[in-house]
Amino acid sequence: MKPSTSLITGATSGIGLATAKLFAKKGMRLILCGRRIERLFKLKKTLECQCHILNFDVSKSHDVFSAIDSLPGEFSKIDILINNAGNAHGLDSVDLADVEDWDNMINSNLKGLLYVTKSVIGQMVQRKTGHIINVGSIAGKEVYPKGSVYCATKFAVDAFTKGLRMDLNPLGIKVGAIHPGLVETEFSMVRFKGDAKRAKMVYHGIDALHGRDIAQAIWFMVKAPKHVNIADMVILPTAQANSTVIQRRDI
Ligand code: 8X3
Repeated sequence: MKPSTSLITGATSGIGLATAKLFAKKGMRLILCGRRIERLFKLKKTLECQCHILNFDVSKSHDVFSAIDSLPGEFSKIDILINNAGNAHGLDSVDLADVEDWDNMINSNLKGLLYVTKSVIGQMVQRKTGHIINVGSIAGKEVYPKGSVYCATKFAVDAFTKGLRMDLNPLGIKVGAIHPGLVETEFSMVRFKGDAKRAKMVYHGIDALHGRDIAQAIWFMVKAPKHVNIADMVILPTAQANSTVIQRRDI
């Protein structure tokens, strides 16, 4: 049987990287996308599967469309799109927040996801088949203090997922989203601009999720039978009840 082709954005770290590794083990053909070219090359070398790398920034619409257009024949029919790229920048109240941080989050978490989706779905629509999974966040289900704009982008991902599912419903294309809570990745290092101490505190005293936990759940969504679409999944560490209630071991 021909392997399925998956395109994963943000494949160089965290959930995207774990998903790429798992999908490779499952025999998928992969299109790995990211901004860090050296990491993409390194990853390609370690994976035992057919792999193509695309180096672009999801927030630059022209780059997204020309990268996807450049895919060689054997990679041009994308069966599964994992919209994973995105980040948090800063954790500040609205009055103190940096507008550049807002722009970065809106441009990558929301606009980037829209550009990638639009650039990929044309051929899915033509073939009347495909599966799109958006990586949202618990922050797209519940707002938390100082996270208003990050949460707004993830609420938007949730809303867009629901709208896209309606638009593609007549064609039998699956659309779903997965919303993780605290996953210990580079996420907090990026949010706190390299402040390792502050980043570590986010996961202090809990068994946080790992990228591979979310990758397993994504695989569960992907391998569901043709008539089953897992539309929405929220995954939290056991120690986390919601965005703000977290049971830490030493308090
Ligand atoms: C990541 C989860 O709660 O740190 O999206 O915003 S959270």
